[in-house]
Amino acid sequence: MGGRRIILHLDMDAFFASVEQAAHPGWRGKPVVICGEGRSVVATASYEARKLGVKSGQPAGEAKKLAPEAVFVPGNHGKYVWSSLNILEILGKYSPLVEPHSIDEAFADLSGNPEASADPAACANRIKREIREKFGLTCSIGIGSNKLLAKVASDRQKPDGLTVVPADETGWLHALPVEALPGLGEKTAAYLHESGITMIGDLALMQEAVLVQWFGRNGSVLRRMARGEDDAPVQPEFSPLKSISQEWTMPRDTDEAELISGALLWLARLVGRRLRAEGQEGRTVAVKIRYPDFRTVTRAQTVQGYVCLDDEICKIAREVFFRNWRGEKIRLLGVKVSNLSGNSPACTQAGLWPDARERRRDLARAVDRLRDKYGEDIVRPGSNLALFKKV
Ligand code: DCP
Ligand code: CA
Repeated sequence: MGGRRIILHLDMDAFFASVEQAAHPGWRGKPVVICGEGRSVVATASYEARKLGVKSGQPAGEAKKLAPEAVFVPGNHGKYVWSSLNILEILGKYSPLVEPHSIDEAFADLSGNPEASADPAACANRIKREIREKFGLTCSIGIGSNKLLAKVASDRQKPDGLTVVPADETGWLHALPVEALPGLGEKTAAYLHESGITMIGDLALMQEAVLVQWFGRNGSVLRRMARGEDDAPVQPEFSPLKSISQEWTMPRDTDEAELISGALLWLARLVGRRLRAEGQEGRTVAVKIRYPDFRTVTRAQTVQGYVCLDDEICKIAREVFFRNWRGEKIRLLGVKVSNLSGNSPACTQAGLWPDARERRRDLARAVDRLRDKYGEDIVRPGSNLALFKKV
């Protein structure tokens, strides 16, 4: 037992923007700005847009001034969560110990992986290649003997970087500026600078009592970080999938039935697509309704058979919604499918001729694959097609 651990930290590059660029080939190499759902603040910007000064947290108006030619996209959280799950799945092939840290970051303990033990960089490069080839996304990876060092390392070279902390880990850490420590706020950094502490090595030499006096309990944490100390294990999440859900804040509070119907269809599509990607079907469809005063109710219906197709989910969601709606304005809607069939599709009956439903399900999966490959707009449902013909 014991010995040095091999901990990997993976951080996706310009995550939301890269997912959109992967889905829309025409946007690759261009400035792309993702705004929060229903909000006019930049969630993230592609590296092309960052060169023009666009950054997360900026008001969208300001970003438009800096990068008028950029593609502005409203965020689609469901899509990003789905990408995130796909990436965790890839990491899971290299280690059973994978811990999601945020929507686009994860730790993996590769200590038990023979390839990683022989050559950590080669293993990390293989992970990077697999993510790039399967999803068209790049990431930055750091490898060190604990989570802290790995996280600091993943941020050293971005985008598409790989940093393996050298054997003298402490020496490496101490030569970095204090800003390299994760979670170090601007105020703390400024205070340290004023006190003449600019490098992590300076910080590591400080007496704990002084740091505690300055920063309270965080002072001790800061000192331990500066010394590169972190024995926290990588904690895998053993949560079997129980439900798939998606919610959406309407662009404005609304009581228009048509808008609500449309939102439910859109949500049903996102949920349906993720269900199919997971090879799942569910029997319970729930609708979450939030009113402008933030009062929130959830109403559900359980059906006889399993559902996973967009229009099936949508039909139930609409029934549930309109049965419970008294015409009030709506702020947020959510759709959730639960009571999942597990990994063996319960409703698939083996037969000589696949029934119509099965064929429709196969078609839906094929459409999902096309959309993953060529973007959302490649296949439009028939109703939209009619609109096109008129043009
Ligand atoms: N995010 C957000 N609002 C913020 C910051 C981030 O919605 N204020 C979202 C969008 C990001 C994702 O979280 O794509 C991950 O955040 P990161 O800070 O890791 O930023 P990126 O992945 O976009 O860029 P980087 O390449 O710097 O990691
Ligand atoms: Ca990131």
